[in-house]
Amino acid sequence: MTIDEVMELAPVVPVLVIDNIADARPIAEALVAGGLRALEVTLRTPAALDVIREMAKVDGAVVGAGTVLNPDQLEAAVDAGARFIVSPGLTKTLGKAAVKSGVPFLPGIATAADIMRGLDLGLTRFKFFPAEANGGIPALKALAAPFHTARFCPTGGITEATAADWLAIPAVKCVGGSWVVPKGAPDKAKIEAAARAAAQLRG
Ligand code: 3PG
Ligand code: 3PY
Repeated sequence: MTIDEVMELAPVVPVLVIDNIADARPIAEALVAGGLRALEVTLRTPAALDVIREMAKVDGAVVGAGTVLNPDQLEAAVDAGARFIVSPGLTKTLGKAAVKSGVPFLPGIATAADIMRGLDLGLTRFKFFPAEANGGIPALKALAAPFHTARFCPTGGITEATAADWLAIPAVKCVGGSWVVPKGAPDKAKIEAAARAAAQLRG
């Protein structure tokens, strides 16, 4: 799978912060049932690698790791079954390791220099992070203009109400957001309904 194929699975990539391994499968099943297949499990909880292992067993789920900060975390995530890697930023060290490994990689960018560092590494697909705090839609439009080959997954502060406006930007292939899976004990029916609404955002 390429990073484009991951980004084209659905208009929304749910960003997941999961504490309990037991929640992993029910959440992934509900998301996939609602039509969201690319799932970003952030490495922000001690359970994250086990959560990736569990979610990877769910039919139809394409599970990736988020908040990957260095090559060691990249390797651990891929070993756990992550099929794509997301990072809040882009260092040369992580970028080189990702390119070498061949794993689909979506590094975070917030400036023109960040994008240029990515282009130097042969990367053209980026997460615009944190999307709202960095100036929102006008900022991404202005930033994208000089980089015709670049495509983006804005993430950070995007909601069910604003996602469609982001998705209307031609350079945006998908958006990321945590709204699909609220904190707390998972309610499968609610998650599936939120996923279904998100999956239909681009019509
Ligand atoms: C995050 O940092 O947790 C992700 O970017 C998701 O952000 P959100 O909670 O604002 O959707
Ligand atoms: C990530 O997912 O990589 C982030 O840390 C930001 O959402």
